[in-house]
Amino acid sequence: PKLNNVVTSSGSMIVVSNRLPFVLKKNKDGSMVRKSSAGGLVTAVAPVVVNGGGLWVGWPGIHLEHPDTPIPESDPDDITPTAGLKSEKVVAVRIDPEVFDSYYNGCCNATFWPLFHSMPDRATFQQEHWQNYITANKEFAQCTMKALRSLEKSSQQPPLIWVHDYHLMLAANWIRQAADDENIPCKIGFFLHIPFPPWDIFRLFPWSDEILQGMLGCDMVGFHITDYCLNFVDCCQRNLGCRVDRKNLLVEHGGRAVRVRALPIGIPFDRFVELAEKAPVVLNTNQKIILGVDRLDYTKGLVNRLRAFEKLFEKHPEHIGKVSLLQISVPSRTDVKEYQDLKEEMDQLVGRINGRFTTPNWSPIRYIYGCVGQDELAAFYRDSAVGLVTPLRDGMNLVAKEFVACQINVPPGVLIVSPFAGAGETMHEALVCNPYELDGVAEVIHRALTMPEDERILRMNYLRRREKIYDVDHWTKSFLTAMGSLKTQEGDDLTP
Ligand code: GDG
Repeated sequence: PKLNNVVTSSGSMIVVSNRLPFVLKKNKDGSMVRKSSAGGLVTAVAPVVVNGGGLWVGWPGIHLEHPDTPIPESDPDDITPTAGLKSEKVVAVRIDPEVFDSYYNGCCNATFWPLFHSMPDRATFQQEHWQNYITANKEFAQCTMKALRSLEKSSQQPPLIWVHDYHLMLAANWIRQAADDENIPCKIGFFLHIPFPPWDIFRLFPWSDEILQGMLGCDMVGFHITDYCLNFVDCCQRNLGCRVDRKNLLVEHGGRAVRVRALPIGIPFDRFVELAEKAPVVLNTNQKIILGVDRLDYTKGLVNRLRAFEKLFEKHPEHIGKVSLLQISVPSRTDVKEYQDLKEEMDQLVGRINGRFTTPNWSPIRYIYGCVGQDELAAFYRDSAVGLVTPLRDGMNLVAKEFVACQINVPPGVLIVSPFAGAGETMHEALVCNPYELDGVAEVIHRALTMPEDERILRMNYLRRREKIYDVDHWTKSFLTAMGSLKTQEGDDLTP
């Protein structure tokens, strides 16, 4: 059964994330409207919150002036899962704009993001940003307590608090302390959407002990893959001196055993299949398309990808005029300098490669700097010959999974994935390439372009079968099971 129809045996759930599952926008007349977000996480988690009478704590996308500013209800035409989230179920976190900027653009995106992706040279370490991270996390913890107090103490099971991602690594401990002081029972789980780095990288963060202590305030800490779990366990042992059990993934802290679990996220597989079935053809071309879809982020390996693609034409000129790279780069964190520099570098590189190879009837790279609609995206995924997912480091990478879901044409295309993405761990039938070795990437692209049909069919069948079973509902269910909040049915297999 899909989770949407399942009442969990838990009490209510409180989801805590940096962003609410919608943003608030101000109309010209000063009134506010909601704009729903439709990411995989929202699709997965919103039904559990809505159906289970839960609450969502997060920042609403604008700075609210007054604590009791009313949150508008969703638009009557809204058909996204968040539409069911009534405003009374939402706790909008208010943080001073300067504190927020330093916490979010500073500590989260200029420190933790590069460091946790094992790129310490790109990270900045500033005491002030860290102080504001603490302030922001305290505010989130206080808002979560407000939510917790508001829940009726009726259910047999204590409420479940689910904290998300690197923005909120300190909040759990404060929530636990406050809930203990007020004698309110609750269970707390945390999920990190990005990699957890090895100890010799993690310890570069000057306040790394505090991070671990914050996370260990949980009953269970989840990561995408076992490697990240082991890194975390290792850091707890080496930084804090905790007793650990690597086999059963347990960390002893403050007289409690904290469970650590690999819970690889999935996608709403059936929804992507449906999108691919309905989407009209938009790629009117007889050339083969190699597709890249990424936020414009240095972790995604876009510069290496373009350089490797250039090498493909040097090494295999037979592809000139017959193959194009369609690269969608979604603007991201445009306030941060590293991201502005990357945009410049990409613009120049696209221009140079196109200038070198373009003929009157063909260009090697079609570059979209912007966001495309879900229907169009599904059509791109469906009609491309190769899905090219080459991050230098990536927690999981949902694009790889969405690509295979949409590959409904027979014969299908080929997925290429980097071993440094979580997706590279489980998508065994994809072709693997090391994005740091450009010649190797070019050769793997060549192999994908020339792969026999029967091999393509075999590989894609296995890839699609796995993603259909281990979809995003399965992920939510695994989280609830790991928290002891969902009874598994006999025969349920939770390991991909
Ligand atoms: C973080 C971790 C982890 C992209 N372009 C368009 C568009 N997208 C959607 C894709 C996909 C999502 O954005 C990107 O997800 P990723 O997983 O690839 O990457 P991050 O944003 O870095 O996510 C990552 C994830 O969290 C979940 O835990 O997998 O490792 O870094 O869903 O479809 N959507 C539309 N138009 C676009 O142009 N509509």
